[in-house]
Amino acid sequence: EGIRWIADNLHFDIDGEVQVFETGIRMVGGLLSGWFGTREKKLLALAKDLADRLSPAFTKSPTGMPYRFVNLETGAVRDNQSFPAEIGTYIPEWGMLGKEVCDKRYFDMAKRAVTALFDRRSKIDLVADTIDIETGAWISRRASVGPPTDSYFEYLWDGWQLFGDPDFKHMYDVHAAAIAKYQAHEVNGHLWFPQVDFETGAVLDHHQSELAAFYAGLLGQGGDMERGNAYLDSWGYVQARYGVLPEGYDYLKAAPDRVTNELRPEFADSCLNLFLLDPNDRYRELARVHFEKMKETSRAPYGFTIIDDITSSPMKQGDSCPGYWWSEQMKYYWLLFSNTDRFDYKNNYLSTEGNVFVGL
Ligand code: IFL
Repeated sequence: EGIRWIADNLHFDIDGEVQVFETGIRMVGGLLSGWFGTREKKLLALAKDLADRLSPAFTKSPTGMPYRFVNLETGAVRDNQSFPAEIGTYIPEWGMLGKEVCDKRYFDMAKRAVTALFDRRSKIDLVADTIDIETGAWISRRASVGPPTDSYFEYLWDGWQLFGDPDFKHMYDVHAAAIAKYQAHEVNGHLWFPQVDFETGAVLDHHQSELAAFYAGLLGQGGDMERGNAYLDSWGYVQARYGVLPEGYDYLKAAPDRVTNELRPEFADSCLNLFLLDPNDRYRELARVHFEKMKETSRAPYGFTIIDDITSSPMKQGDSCPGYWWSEQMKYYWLLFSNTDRFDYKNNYLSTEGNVFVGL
């Protein structure tokens, strides 16, 4: 039914602009994952059509780092101030699409963008979080493993994992070593990653975005299970203390600095990624608590909702359910607990948006 609906209704001939990064991870990635799962040609054709309509964001940029917005019909681009995640989160979607349609230009386009960013790293091998994609000049000094940089690191590893390209492994390793050296900070037995100045390593703040919890799984994938486990435990501690994770946590004050919960997937994502490396029930246990608490606190009459304040009792509910909740944590929970034979637990690939490209 879904495929029929897409075939009958979905087209991208629209005179309107979209955000390149969000459209890439959700829609190009969703269509591609659908193609791998069904081999319905229409899905691949739509993924290609959409990627082609997004491509002016890359080709019109003097540095190769994409503009943030593009008009799907006219190819007009805008917004030259961008962020590492919005510059470097393309290689799995673009590379896999290129493989399927036998056109290496997609891979090259995504790799050029990410390499242009990496080449502008500081002498201590960190990137800041805002850059002018036309001039290549940095606009901020703040280095973070959280947003808006997060999935840039994730896709460096993925470029190596999926395509065996040693340049990606090198870029990942260089950043991972710098992050371990300048950002890893142990406080009261818990590992955290503060924001630092990208040129000096001086600590800027002790805020920890919940989105950074993905880094536990990535550390494990990159071979550092020790830090991966330690960072997962830091978030496990916050979860045990508050029931559900706040959107932000100040680890020096040991208190939430953003009290909402946006039904986010990163903690479950790390539990799954570490479980895939080491099928230990401890990851299932942490994810079970995440799931049970979500059911307890986010259940609304017609589904599940974000929470406006996790520190109030009872927790104050909001009124929305983000798309990634369906695409990501529902899938992560299911893969963690089902032992399904529809998924290859040994050889697989899930994108930053939980789209499955390998292992279906
Ligand atoms: O869409 C999600 C994706 O995992 C991502 N960043 C944030 C979203 C969920 O928090 O890369």
